[in-house]
Amino acid sequence: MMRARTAILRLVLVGLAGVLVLPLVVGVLALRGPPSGAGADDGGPSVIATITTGLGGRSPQGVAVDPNTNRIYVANSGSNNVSVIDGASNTVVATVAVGSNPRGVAVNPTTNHIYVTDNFSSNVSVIDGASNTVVATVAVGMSPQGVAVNPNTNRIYVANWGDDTVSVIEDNSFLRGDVNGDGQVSMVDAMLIAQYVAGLIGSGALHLTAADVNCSGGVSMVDAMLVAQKVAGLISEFPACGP
Ligand SMILES: [Ca+2]
Ligand SMILES: [Ca+2]
Repeated sequence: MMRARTAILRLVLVGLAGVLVLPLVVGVLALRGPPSGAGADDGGPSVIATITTGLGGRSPQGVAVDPNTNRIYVANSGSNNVSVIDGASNTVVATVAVGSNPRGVAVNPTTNHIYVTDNFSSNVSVIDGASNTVVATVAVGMSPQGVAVNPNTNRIYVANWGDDTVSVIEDNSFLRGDVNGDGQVSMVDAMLIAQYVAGLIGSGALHLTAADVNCSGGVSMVDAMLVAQKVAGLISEFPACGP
């Protein structure tokens, strides 16, 4: 009987101690606040990493993101090149030489082409994101700076600081049938065209001009079939386009 009473008393004491100590612990933790650097917890924007472009990438100016590949492109105005950053690891994975004093960058995620305004050379360098090489250089107005892309029409707009003009570029340097811009024609491209024709995906999900494989002026199941036939080896070439 005594033992039972002692046990009950102990339980009550432990319970009391818990009730008294717990609010103290919670109070102290609350006073300490969230761990340092956990700014994301309070809902506001905060810097979570700093990537160094280094001596090889001096005076970075323009920046653009390809949401499909998670690559980030930075125009380094002081070293005449573009740093390619992998968004998963936040590291520079490639450096691409462009024109003189690059400033603006824009990406067409559909074609995987990157457009860089070369301020001193008055042109635009076109980088292929699959190979990280300059595939074209386009002369524009004087001292180009800002650049923007409409992925739906594949038109590129360049603001020319030096002569109060905007250059409109049409980029036809695409591979017919390669609607996802990965540099090859595969069954994935045929599927994308079929899904677009069926209304399952929007025009932003594929390169519409590359999707018009038979150059009919529109995208239909015929184009999807042609891609499938080429992948399967049933045809060696797509139908000839143009006059
Ligand atoms: Ca493809
Ligand atoms: Ca067509």
